[in-house]
Amino acid sequence: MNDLLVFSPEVSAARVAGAPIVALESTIITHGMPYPQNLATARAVEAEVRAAGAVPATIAVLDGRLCIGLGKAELDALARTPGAMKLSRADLAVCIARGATGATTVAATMIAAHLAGIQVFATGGIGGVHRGAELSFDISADLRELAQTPVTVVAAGAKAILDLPKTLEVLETYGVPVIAFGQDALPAFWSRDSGLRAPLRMDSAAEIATAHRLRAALGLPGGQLVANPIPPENEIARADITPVIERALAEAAAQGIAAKAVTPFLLARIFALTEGRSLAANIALVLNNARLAAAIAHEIAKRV
Ligand code: PSU
Ligand code: MN
Repeated sequence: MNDLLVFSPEVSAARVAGAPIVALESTIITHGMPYPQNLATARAVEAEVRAAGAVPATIAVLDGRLCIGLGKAELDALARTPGAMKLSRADLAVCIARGATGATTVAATMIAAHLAGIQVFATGGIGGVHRGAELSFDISADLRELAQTPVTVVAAGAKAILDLPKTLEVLETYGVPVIAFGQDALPAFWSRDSGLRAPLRMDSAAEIATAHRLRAALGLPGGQLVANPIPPENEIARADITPVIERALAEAAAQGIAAKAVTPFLLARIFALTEGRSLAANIALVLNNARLAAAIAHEIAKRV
């Protein structure tokens, strides 16, 4: 099974040494941000993980190879591949079978990280229950993945393009712990406070690592969602971002955008409508999540 995975030299060495490793997704690169900011961010996030004393493992499928850790040239090429497939649980095997190139979403990154023995993963925002899901049935496969694959995912909450109360309800039904870091409120990506209380709160990386290990000890499948608030200096007030989100949603509806295209469409429109302000905030929160994920990976590695 493991000959499916292609490890970068840096990740291989970290595995041998038992060093902390943080998985990173690649859909944020190909479908979540425009070029060239996507490449600059991907590199900066890797640098942030290294600066925090852990090893980054950006995950993607390149010409049918499931890569755990990308070299500089590979990351460069992926960031310039707008036609890369967007891979969730449903698409991963087909992309590999075709020898194609694809970027992994939160769901597919969790699957690959788990196969590679990596327990912690940092990203920006997860997919969730879309507004109007009662009619469209659009619920991200990320939620079911969190229910079944034992990886702790650090995100800045979920974007308000989603229906946050419904997203919390589904995660509760699936038995996924949603842990706000250092505050009671559930963060909402660009804003520190969604107006909703997070179901759980933890204040240290060590506590989160202990809970991660205890889930396994208790025989509980699935991971944890750590919702890490954006740093205050990078926050965009809810009142500022709400009308932009409403407009992007209305445009998506008017253009009949559906299925896998919905999230990338909304992200691109929101970046354009805020003239880059939301992109700058997005970059800052991903870096912040990389730091926390590295700290959790350290705590997990300590106790093996
Ligand atoms: N939300 C963001 N930025 C992103 C994504 C979500 O704020 O880049 C990406 C992630 O890769 C996530 C995916 O796993 O979109 C969810 O897509 P969908 O809603 O189609 O499941
Ligand atoms: Mn969807």
